[in-house]
Amino acid sequence: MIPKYERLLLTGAAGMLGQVLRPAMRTWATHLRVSDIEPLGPAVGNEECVTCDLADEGAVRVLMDGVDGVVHMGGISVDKPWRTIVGPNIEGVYNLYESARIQGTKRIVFASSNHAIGFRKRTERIDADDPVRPDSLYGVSKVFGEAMSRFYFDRYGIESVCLRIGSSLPEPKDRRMLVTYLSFDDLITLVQRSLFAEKADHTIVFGASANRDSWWDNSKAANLGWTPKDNTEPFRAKKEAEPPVDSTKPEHIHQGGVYVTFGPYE
Ligand code: NAI
Ligand code: 15L
Repeated sequence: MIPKYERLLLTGAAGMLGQVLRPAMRTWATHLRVSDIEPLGPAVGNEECVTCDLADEGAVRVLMDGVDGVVHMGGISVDKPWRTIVGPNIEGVYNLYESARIQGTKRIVFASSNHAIGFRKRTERIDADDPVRPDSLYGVSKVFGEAMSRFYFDRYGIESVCLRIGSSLPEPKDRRMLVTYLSFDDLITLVQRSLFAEKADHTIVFGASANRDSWWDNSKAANLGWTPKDNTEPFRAKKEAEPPVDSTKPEHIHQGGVYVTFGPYE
């Protein structure tokens, strides 16, 4: 196991998942640097708070100073027009990886998304080596991040774990999320294993709890040694009591759900 980090960076710390991860991550490093473009509140314990726009190359260079590990949650987290996505999710990812190269950062945990493969049908079961099928401009930006992390591992040896997170929120909102749900506790252990597994190289892992049904095979991420503990059975009866959906509609045929219907924007 990699020893405790000297300085971990959490981007997107003001967001939903950033707020979940922030307290846990304080114990994983001597210093925890938390960052967002939005207000972060006061620094707690070993924290350093840095407000930063990921699209600002110079600011990201400073943000990454002295950082040996990153959990990259920051960016646009839903589908939007391309001009909104391109700064945080495209330029921002380049700025982060290029700063990591200059800085000598060892490992990055990149919040990818199920929307990198969202045009896969729900009848398919896929693993991390199956070709991507982004379902939206947002999904395309996550595929870009996965490719950037692959390149920086092959060329410069910076390890990355790309988390294709399903649906991580307080509880599943609909029937699809009975399959895609990732509990907050399972998210925390997934990020912890991604940071501390002996060897990460370049790993893609699907982030879902131990739900009864799954579209994703995580056997190629066995190196992480991650075992989710929660599942969606406590929510099943309530979700299945809701009115039936039209299963012939694209949003119910595909894994990405309603994202397959977004756009065009221009
Ligand atoms: P969120 O939208 O609550 O948090 C994202 C954070 O990034 C926000 O606090 C926002 O201010 C920050 N941000 C946006 N643009 C920025 C910029 N230019 N510079 C610096 N910070 C910026 O999203 P959430 O749910 O916390 O997701 C975290 C990450 O996980 C995102 O990258 C998202 O795409 C990914 N993800 C989340 C899933 C979920 O179910 N919650 C599912 C799949 C992926
Ligand atoms: C995501 O990538 C989004 O960040 C989140 O808001 C959810 O929509 C999630 O995917 C999902 O697919 O449920």
